[in-house]
Amino acid sequence: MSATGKQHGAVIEDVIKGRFQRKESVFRNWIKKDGSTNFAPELDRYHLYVSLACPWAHRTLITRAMKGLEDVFPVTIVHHHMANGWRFVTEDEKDPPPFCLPEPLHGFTSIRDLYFLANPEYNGRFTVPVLWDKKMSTIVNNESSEIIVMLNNEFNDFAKNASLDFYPIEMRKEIDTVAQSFYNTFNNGVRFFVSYCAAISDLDSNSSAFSSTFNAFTQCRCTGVALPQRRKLTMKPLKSWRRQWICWTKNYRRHATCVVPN
Ligand SMILES: N[C@@H](CCC(=O)N[C@@H](CS)C(=O)NCC(=O)O)C(=O)O
Repeated sequence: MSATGKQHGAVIEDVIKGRFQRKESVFRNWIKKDGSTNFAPELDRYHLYVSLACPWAHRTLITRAMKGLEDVFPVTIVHHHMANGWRFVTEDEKDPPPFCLPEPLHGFTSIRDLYFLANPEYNGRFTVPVLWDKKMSTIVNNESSEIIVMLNNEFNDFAKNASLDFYPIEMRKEIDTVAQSFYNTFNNGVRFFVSYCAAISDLDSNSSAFSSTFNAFTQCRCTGVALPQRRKLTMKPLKSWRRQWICWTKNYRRHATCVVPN
């Protein structure tokens, strides 16, 4: 079995046991302009690492683009094949995928190197997105739902589109409630479902993953989260539609179909 197959195999095992539990992201620092943390919004300080194959990372790319923060957050895109974790393309790589460049700050070859630089004892998953602080040589945050809030709230002094607010105070409770419910049903449900489908052809036995995912689809439509149907575009669709779209395209299908079940 390939490394990718093994990784999906672990997810499938969780699925067969009845539940896929996504581990909490570990680096949860906040950039704040009020000075209450060690991380201030500054130019030439932060760097974003993403995969174009990752819907969570896409949230950060969308928010960065919509706020006009491209100059504040340079981006490095990993190779989309996740063999033994996300890796960077190398200088001498033949046919690197579009937009993928070697890791510019340290010459690293994989995302895991960043995690170990931030914490040599780190023993969690090596996920993207990663928001890196060049000044303190550490990971600020690796949780996309928090990174997009920082990009929205804390960088308005530098943002080209500072007046766009995707997390308006009066809607935060509603956005957080919907996002939380989607995290547990739709987002994890898709992962659950795709992994299971990749391993097992008997879809009838997949009822739990199937219903949690498709119930969430229905909820999407009912609450207007699926597409920006409401007049005001907020983080609600940002937090779910990438997942809806990306997981049903050939991108995720590739991840799923490369699984070799035991
Ligand atoms: N909660 C994280 C989840 C990120 C995540 O699961 N990213 C996946 C790609 S879609 C990843 O990097 N997985 C690598 C791994 O688990 O080894 C977030 O939203 O930022």
